[in-house]
Amino acid sequence: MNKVIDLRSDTVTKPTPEMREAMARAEVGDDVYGEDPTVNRLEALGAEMTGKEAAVFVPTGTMGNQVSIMAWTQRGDEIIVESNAHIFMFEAGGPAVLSGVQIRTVPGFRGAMDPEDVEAAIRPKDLHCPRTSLICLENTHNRSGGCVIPLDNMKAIYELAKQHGINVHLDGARVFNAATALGVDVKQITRYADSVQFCLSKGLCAPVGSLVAGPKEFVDRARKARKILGGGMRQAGVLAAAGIVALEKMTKRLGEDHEKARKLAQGLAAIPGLEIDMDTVQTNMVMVGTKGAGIDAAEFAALMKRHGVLFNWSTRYKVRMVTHNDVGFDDIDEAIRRVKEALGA
Ligand code: TLP
Repeated sequence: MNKVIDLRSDTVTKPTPEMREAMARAEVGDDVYGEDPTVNRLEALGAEMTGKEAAVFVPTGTMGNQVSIMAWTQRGDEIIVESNAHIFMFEAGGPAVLSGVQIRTVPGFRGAMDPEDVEAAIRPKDLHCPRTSLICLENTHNRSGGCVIPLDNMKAIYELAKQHGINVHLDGARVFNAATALGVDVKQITRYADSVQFCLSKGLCAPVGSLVAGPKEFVDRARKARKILGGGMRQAGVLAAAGIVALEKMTKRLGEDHEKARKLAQGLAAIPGLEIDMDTVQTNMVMVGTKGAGIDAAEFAALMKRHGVLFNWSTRYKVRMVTHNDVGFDDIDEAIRRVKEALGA
């Protein structure tokens, strides 16, 4: 059997040998007592790297977003979220279930909301209206194929949020991909958000974990929310140890994943019928339109699975392919070759 090339997500990455070693050697304690030195070190590092006062380690990106919403809002509030955001699309209604808030969606262009539309969506102080208490941004933006939200767009939304006394939360699941693509320190992005959630377990290859960073008082509330959700972990230092390697080492190699995505996009764009907007290939994802090839996205994914190339479908005629540390440049060549063969191109 040929090697399976897994482009479903960067979440499929396995911990690196260096991570495994750090995990085996990790000094641990009971983190619910605040006594795990490795978790404490990871939290301090995450806060420092994002320019925030404090951070808390959570098992998943979803929990990171949800404890942030719990910490910033009250029941009956409204939060503004881009209409294709992960928080709205893929967190199983968490904001309604856990925080009792309703979501107001604002459409975006490649994930970026027009600041005027955001301002228009902020509720007036009126007896009939819910209180707008939070604006959520997502950088990079998953559903648009890993597009980077421009810094001036984030700045404009952050400034208007501050004028209205509203907090901004950044779903930065892949914020280090955004920083790499922009060629800036990640702090240049996180400065336009009061809180940020970022994942260690995606392109950064840690087996598990995300960090939520922000002002200390907010992080204390997020930590309490984590406990409510049953996310107070004990000797979590074995996981945090991999997270430290993720932040110190793996943030520096993401450019390579972006190059692989461009190579993949160029190769697939040359196949008749497949449609790729090269302007959206900005980080480690490629969205491929299948309509011109006369095949549904789900059918295309099923066909390629039989040829040993895995990816997910996103809409009826669009699939998403994600590059990462566990696929090499030669795997990209091979994936393109198998797609050509399967489509008879
Ligand atoms: N995204 C996953 C799937 O859930 C779609 C993926 O394969 O891309 N925010 C963003 C922007 C994300 O893309 C994800 C995961 C999360 C949050 C949630 O992270 P986890 O999976 O750790 O809960």
